[in-house]
Amino acid sequence: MFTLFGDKVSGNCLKVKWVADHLGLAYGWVDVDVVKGEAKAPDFLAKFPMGQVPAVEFSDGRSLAQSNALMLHLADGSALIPADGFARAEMLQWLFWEQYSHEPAIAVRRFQKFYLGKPDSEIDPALTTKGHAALNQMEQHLAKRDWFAGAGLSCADIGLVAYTRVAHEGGFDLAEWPAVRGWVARVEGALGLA
Ligand SMILES: N[C@@H](CCC(=O)N[C@@H](CS)C(=O)NCC(=O)O)C(=O)O
Repeated sequence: MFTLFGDKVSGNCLKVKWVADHLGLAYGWVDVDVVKGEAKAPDFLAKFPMGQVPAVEFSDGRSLAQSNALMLHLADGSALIPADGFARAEMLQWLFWEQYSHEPAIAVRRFQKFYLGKPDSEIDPALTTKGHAALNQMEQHLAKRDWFAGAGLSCADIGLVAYTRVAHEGGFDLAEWPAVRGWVARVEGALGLA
């Protein structure tokens, strides 16, 4: 049993929720409104010094943050982490890539456009360029493979689908990336989100 602190508009938080739900883990959910600054409130920072969600408090009092670390911890020993060493490394490859080359463009542009309501003219064009490059990279992989790592759904797919399935809210129309669109549907089906 653990408590997941999160905001349901955050793909990073949903990644962790989806892993827990998929694996049938027992947990409680505490809403943290990031737009209102609740992740920077003193009581939250006392528990979670990184000041971000998702964050988890376990029943023994230990705490952990960072979406991909949380997914990997909750999924430890399950089929969401490939048993084969190479496939496991591939999963990690895509999770590290997601945090550096995908989320900082696609999630950030979505936040600025959809949640802050910024007009396109006020959004850094580099986010569009970087987001397109990320989707192109995914398209190339998914033209040959059904999943990001190994032979089935893994934490890599869950990590990457979180912001890809809502990329249109950030101005990235997935019609341009048909293999990505097909994969999103596949992952949504596997997680029961569709
Ligand atoms: N690298 C972190 C990013 C977490 C993150 O950016 N969280 C955002 C919500 S998506 C947040 O808590 N923002 C509020 C803030 O920084 O005050 C992860 O993957 O968990």
